[in-house]
Amino acid sequence: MTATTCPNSTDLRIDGDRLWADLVALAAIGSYDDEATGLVGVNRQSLTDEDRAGRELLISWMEELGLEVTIDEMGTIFGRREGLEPELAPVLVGSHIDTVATAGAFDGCLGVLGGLAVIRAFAEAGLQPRRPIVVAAWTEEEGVRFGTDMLGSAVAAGRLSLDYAYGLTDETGARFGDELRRIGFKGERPVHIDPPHAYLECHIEQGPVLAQEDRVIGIVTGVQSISWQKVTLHGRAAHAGTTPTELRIDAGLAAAQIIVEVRRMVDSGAYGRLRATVGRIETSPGLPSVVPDRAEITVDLRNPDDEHMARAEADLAAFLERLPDSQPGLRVEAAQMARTKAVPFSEAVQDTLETAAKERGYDSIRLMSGAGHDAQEMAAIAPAAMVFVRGQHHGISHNPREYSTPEDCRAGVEVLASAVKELSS
Ligand code: HGY
Ligand code: MN
Ligand code: MN
Repeated sequence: MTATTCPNSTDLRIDGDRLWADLVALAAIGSYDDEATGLVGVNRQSLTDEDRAGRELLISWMEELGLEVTIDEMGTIFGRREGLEPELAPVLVGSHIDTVATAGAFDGCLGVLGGLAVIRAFAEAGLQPRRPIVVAAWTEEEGVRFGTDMLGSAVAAGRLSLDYAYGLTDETGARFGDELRRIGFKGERPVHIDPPHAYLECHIEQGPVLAQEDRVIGIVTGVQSISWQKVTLHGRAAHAGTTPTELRIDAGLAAAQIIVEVRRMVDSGAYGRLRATVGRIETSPGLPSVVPDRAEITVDLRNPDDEHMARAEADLAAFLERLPDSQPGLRVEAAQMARTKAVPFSEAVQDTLETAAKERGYDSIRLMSGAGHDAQEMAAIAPAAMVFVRGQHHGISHNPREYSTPEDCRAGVEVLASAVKELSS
């Protein structure tokens, strides 16, 4: 195939029907009937059998496109479209296909399948990019099974070690490294990635801003800081009927006190735009007539400002220290699960995305990401930025109601394609 001078990148036509069909086909893997919404949700957590099936489907699509497929030591899947000058650093486009337990069809998948759609558009235009174009599907972006988010991209960028990742366990005690082998995705490709020329990610916004601003496209300026910790409370099991209050060491009560405290911190306004979520609450023995002797909760804190985040963490730690004062004998353990600072994205790549959006006829706004993304890990080693696509229903996500229209999904991938063309030519 000879290289042709590139038609202007609006001629890079994205096949929106194929993109949509791929999103639907992938979402069918790990689908379940969600009682709370009455919708079909997706539960394809990393390194499960469902994840393996999703990975195999993705690889079949990469092979259909003639991409060179490699898998690294963390199981991250790379599909490479060779460039006219193979020795040049590639333009890397990626996201993730692992999901939370109550997912929709778009979170992560749009960015990976959008990358394939971009490569398909190059092929249809008969355009050979100067630089190679690589599409990545990062392992365990969600972090919900093994407890650390952006895991595959963080190890690839060198922030976390392979040993740390392999040693992580899920709630059944299954080790990450063993599960990776079990599903056959412990790859040979060395996990440390050579810095790409640039990294781009297309993702649904997962929030209400673009819909409120009546925009299809958002150019992402960066990601806010994230702090995940697991707090374990050790009390004493006792009879619910005979044990007077002053003799109780109630781990369940302590957990509830923490939940109320983090919401008080948010509402106080003393920590800027702090967001706090206790997503997991487990008590044991979990019986109606037994005062809980153990409680385990997770505390997810988010803040666009690192100082406010540090102060919120310090004040929460001090609160945990004081908890036993109200219940002598209570023991409190806090373990950090994930921690990332606020990450700004490359201004130059943001500008490229904004120009691409204009070229395609979309005016955009710039906004910070409330969610974490693999792009924040790539930003440590290469110029990186993201293009957001408007979500419906106030941009709800991590919920089967998550939805972006076929037109908006195609728009986001068109912007991605134009930016990839610019950066790879
Ligand atoms: O937690 C997050 O922000 C992302 O969904 N991993
Ligand atoms: Mn995501
Ligand atoms: Mn997510």
